[in-house]
Amino acid sequence: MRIDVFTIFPDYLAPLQLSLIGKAIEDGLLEVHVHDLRQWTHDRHRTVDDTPYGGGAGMVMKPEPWGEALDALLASYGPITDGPRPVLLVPTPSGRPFTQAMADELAAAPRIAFACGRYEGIDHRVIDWARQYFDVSEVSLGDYVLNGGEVAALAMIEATVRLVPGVIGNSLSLVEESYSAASDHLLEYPVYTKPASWRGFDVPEVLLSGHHGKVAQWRHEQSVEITSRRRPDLIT
Ligand code: 6GU
Repeated sequence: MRIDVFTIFPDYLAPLQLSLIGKAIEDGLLEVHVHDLRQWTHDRHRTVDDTPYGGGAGMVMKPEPWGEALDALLASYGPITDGPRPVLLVPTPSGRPFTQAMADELAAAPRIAFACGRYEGIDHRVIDWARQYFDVSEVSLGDYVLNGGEVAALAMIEATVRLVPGVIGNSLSLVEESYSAASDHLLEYPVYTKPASWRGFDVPEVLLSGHHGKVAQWRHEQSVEITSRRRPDLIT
């Protein structure tokens, strides 16, 4: 899989070199291309933003650098054919909520790209123009505001890449995830390791019993209880 990220802060994506994703890059399972949007500016100050039409606080990202950046991205896909259009994700707090189902879909794509906005966002004509050539999704991580799309892109990339075959050493952990609480739309049960007693707190008896049926039942009950307390919206 190849991932392209367009940003005015390429260094924000540096953590992609670490841990599991870094290993996936080393192993040739993943290519990450981070592009500095300012390379597509042409003025002395490498300007990427301007004041909003209609007034109001903050700045808006200018369309021209984004247009040239996305032209370059499009060119990197080769001649336009009538297959599925390349995927372009635009992180924004006003996007559709990013979900595990989206991560599953993205993980099956050969390439995806992120356009990370800053300030009050990207001139909306960029999105409208891009829809002619890309399968554009404006996506949000949740109901809070970040300073820009970079941290959101990192999260979406991690959620996606860990699902690419070969990236997680023990793919059984993904299978278990998809058969257990996650696929039931329940939150995960609490987990414990040795020692069995620690600072006066004991591991629940049933987990020491070796009775797999009872363990599974206990875990499911815990999942249901935690979910109904913390995320009643997930219980159908
Ligand atoms: Cl995707 N972007 C920004 N800037 N803020 C967010 C977000 C995205 N998701 C939640 N807050």
